[in-house]
Amino acid sequence: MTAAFIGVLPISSLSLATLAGLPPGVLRPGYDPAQVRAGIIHLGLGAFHRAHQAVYTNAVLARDPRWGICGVSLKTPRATSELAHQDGLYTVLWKSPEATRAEVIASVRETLFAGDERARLVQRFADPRIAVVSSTVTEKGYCHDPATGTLNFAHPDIVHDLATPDMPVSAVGLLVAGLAARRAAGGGGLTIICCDNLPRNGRTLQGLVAAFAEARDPHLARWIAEHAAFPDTMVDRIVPAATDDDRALARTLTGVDDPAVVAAEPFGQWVIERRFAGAHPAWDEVGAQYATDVGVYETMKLRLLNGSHSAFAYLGFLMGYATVWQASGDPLLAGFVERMMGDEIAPTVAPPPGIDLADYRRSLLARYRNPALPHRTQQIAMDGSQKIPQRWLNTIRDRIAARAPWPRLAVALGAWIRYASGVDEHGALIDVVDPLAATFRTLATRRDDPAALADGFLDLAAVFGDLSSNAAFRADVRNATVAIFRDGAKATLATQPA
Ligand code: CS2
Repeated sequence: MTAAFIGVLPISSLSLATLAGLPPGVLRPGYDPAQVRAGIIHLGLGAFHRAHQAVYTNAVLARDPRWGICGVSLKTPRATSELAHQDGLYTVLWKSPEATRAEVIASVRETLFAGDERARLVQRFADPRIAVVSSTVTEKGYCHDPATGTLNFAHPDIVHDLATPDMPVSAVGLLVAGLAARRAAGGGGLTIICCDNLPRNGRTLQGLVAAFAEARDPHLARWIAEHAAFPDTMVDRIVPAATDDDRALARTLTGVDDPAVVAAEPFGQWVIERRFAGAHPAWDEVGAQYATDVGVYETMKLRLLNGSHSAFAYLGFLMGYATVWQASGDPLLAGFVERMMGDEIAPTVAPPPGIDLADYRRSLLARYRNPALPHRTQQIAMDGSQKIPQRWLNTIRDRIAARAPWPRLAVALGAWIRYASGVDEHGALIDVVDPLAATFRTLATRRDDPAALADGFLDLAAVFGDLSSNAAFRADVRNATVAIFRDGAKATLATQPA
C-alpha cells in the first residue's frame, strides 16, 4: 500500500487491504476478488471499458468466479500501472442529476502493458481458461479504412506487424498473434467481442483479423475462421474523461486515493449477438441482452446517439460551448439537433423490438442534459474522420437513396469541416486530434476559400468513399460549409426552416 499526503494527513490508496475499511455508503464487490481467476482478456483499459463491460462482469463475478478480466493497455502503461498499484480495484462514480454514488469494481484481476509484456500477453491467449477476448481500442485502433471497413495495409502499425508478427503493436496484429499462440497450444474456440462504435463491429473485426491472418499465413486464417466467433455488439454508456474534481469527489466519498476513478451515467445498455465460440459469462443475467440481430440496435445507437453527439460537439464547439450539457441547453442548437434526429435520421432507422424511437430520442436529450456529467465537446470531436462515416454518412446514403432531404446533416458536415480546418470563429487555433490531422492542416491552407476547402475534404476517399464522387452530395456539403464560414454556426442554424 502506498500513501499520498494531503496537508499532514496520510491518505491511503484504494487496494484490497483498504477495501474492507471503506465507508458503508460505498458499493463494494459482492465476491472475494482473491477467489477470481481470469477468463477474459480485454484490450484497451480506458474509461469506457472500466465503466461498462468491466461493471457488467463485476456483477457476473458475484455468481461465477471464472470471469475475471486480464486488462491490457496497448499504447501507454498509465492505466495498467495505476490499476496494478491498487490491486486492479478502481472506483466508478455513478452520476445522475440527483445524486452521486461511489462503487468499487474488482473485475480487473490482472493487468498487462503490451509495450513491455508482449510475449507474455500473446501466451495468455493460449490459456484454456481464457474463453473471451474483448476490445475497446477506439475507432482508429482497428487500423481500418473507415469508409469501407477494410484493413488498411498501408497503416504503419499493420506494416510493422506483418513484418514482425511476433512483436505486434496493433490490436489486429495482437489478436492474430494471440490466436496463433492458441492454435499452437492446441487450444479451443475463442469469442472475440468488439465493443467499439463501429457498424457491424463484430463482422468488421472478423474481416480485419481474417485479412491480416491471410496475409500472414492462410492456414492460420482457416483455423481462425473455424475457431473464433465475432459477435456484433451495441454498447452504450456516457463516460466522459474523468477530471480532477471527480478524483477529489471520489476521495471524499471513499476516504482513499484513486487516480483510476471513472465517472459515468447510471444508464447503460449492452446488446450482444448470440454467437459464441464456447463458454462465456452470463452477462444476460446482469442487465445485458443477447440478440439474434444486433444490427437494428447498433444502427439506432450509432445514428441517433453518436450522430447527435457529434452534431452537438462540432456545432456546440463553434458556438462556444465547452460541454454537451451546455450545448444541449441552447434552445436554437437543441431544436436543430432534435429536428435533425426526428426528420432526417429517425426515418432511416428501424426501431428495435420494444423501443419507441421518439422516446429514445427524448431520453438521449435528457441524458445529455445531465449537469453532473460535463462531457467536453472537444472530446467527442476527436477522431472525426473515423467516426463520421458510421454516424452521419450512412444515414445520408439512405436519405439520398430515398430521395429525401438532409439539410441539417449537411450543416453538421460543414461544422466538422470548419472544426477540422483548425481555426474557430474568433480566429483562435483549435487543437484538432485526428489520425488525419496532418492532412487536414494541408487542406486548411484553402481556408480563405470555403468552397475549395470543402472540396478538399470531400476528396478524402477514406472518409467519404463513394460519396466523394456524388456531385449533388458535394454541392450540398459545399454550400453548407460556405454558409458556416460566411455566417457562423449560430446564424446558419437560425436560417434553417422550422
Ligand atoms: C461519444 C461516445 O466520444 C464520443 O464520440 O459520442 O463516446 C458516446 O459517449 C458513447 O458512445 C455513448 O455510448
